Amino acid sequence: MKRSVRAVLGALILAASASAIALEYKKGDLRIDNPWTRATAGGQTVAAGYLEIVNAGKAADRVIGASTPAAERIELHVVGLEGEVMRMREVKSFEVPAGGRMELKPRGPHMMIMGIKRAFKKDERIPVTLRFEKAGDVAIELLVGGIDAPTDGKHKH
Ligand SMILES: [Cu+2]
Repeated sequence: MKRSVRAVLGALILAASASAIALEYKKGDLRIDNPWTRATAGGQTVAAGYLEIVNAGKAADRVIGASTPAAERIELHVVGLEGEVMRMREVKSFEVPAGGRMELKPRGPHMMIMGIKRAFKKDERIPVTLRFEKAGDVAIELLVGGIDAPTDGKHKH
């Protein structure tokens, strides 16, 4: 009896620590969930960053830029079809609708981190400042997943 209780407790603690890994940040009505990027291979100078922004407020806001000390610059990119080819292009902002959400995810809108200064290693955190039109600057960290991190937008370890 005692032994089985201990085993269950151990399993619960493992489950809790595994699910606690996703990062979350708040500012005003905005919540930024699960910011992440992938580990980079040697010589790779570009990476994509993903996250979800939830806006509980009554007014829309916009991401108008982002920056990091770990790279030269961050661009805001969207992905679209040009003929039969998927291409990325830079946009000036991402809208976060009032009472809605904006998701940056693989094969969708993303932060393009350009001119990476050194390789991103799995499990480290890359500091990023998001700039919102109304909410101002929000400091977050991107959690670095493996090179083969899932591409479905839900980052799980
Ligand atoms: Cu891109």
